[in-house]
Amino acid sequence: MYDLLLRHGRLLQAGGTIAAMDLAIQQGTIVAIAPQIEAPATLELDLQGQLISPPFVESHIHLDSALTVGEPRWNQSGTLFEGIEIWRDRKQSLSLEDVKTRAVETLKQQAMQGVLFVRSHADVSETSLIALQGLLEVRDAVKDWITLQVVAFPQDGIYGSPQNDYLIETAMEMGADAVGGIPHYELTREDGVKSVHRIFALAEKYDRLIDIHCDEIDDDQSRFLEVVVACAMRTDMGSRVTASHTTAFGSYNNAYAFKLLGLLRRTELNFIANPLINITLQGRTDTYPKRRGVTRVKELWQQGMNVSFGHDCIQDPWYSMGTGNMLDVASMGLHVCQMTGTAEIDACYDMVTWHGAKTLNVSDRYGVEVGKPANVIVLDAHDRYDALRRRATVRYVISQGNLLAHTDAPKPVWHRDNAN
Ligand code: 17E
Ligand code: FE2
Repeated sequence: MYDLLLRHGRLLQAGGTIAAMDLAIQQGTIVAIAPQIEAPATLELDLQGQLISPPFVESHIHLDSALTVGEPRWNQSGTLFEGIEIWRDRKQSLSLEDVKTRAVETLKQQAMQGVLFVRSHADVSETSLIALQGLLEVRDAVKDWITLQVVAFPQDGIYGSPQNDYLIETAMEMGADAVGGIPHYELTREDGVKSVHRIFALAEKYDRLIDIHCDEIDDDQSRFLEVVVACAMRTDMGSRVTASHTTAFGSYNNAYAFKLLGLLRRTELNFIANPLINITLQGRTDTYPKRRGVTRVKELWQQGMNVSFGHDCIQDPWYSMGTGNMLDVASMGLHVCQMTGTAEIDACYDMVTWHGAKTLNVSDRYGVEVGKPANVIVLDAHDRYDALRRRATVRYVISQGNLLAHTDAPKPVWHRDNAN
């Protein structure tokens, strides 16, 4: 007797093949996948040909600031820097309860839309470390239905004020999964370089992942990615390292970008673009032509680098919009990065699923395969293209073998009764 049996699904496998399959789950694990499974189950769902996919991965979000839009004021300029100023005021009034309530609410919003793996940044440049403490408590509280990783992120810079270096190391001791940074926001170029070295030293000392907000600016002279690449090569940590945003990469001259792409090929560095945020925060100092402010997603992907897409924000000082739906993110990425070829469209879907799992270093327990934890979603879609084009409804979310959420398919009704 299985716990859960999915019948008549169409299983999307890594690489894109799709095959008609039933899928059986027992004690939180996928135990059988076959064209027809004949056995009783406690719960049976007839999928009627809908698409079975591994869950969405949110590889970059700030849960500590989510759902604070307008507090204490709206970001009128729309710049990264005004966002940081507003957050500096808002974070004065953080409490554990405040952080945890908003974070769990946001995670629920995302989980209901099929997200079961999340990496969140937690600002560790306020002395109480409440944002970090809150998200670490949430990580534990939600672990039965969603996997949360927490990055210790020094929003105001590691060397921006005297206590921040101590705070980020304390965050490691408290159990953050990854160490973050913001070299382009440090006071000087030298401080930025020093911060990258410090981040690698902390990651090695505490055996943690790295995820750096890197070159999130339109300045073509912001060149911290090369420092990250050099450190990754020398420490051989590449697959455990992520460069987030790297928007300046979109502004580098081609000669330099070409050199950098060559260096990158020698690492297994992960990249995260946040298309909703990059397209709105960047380009703000341009008149026309106005840059898109997004990293070279297509070129990175073409040469085999692992690239994923994240939200970055849901209703916070940097971005007032956001729904938690990863298909919105992937769709914006598709447009802004001009990923319109057939393989490119499919890649945009992979950037919010498999590639995100690789970024989070959870590939070993991710994917719809016999023996893996039963984290599975069912989309009202035919294939990846159809899912993206229509922002298909996630009908069922199955987390660790349990039905976590379901959404009925929208059913528009046509009221004009004649042919024209
Ligand atoms: N902080 C930052 O430095 N950059 C961002 N995009 C967000 C917060 C959302
Ligand atoms: Fe971010």
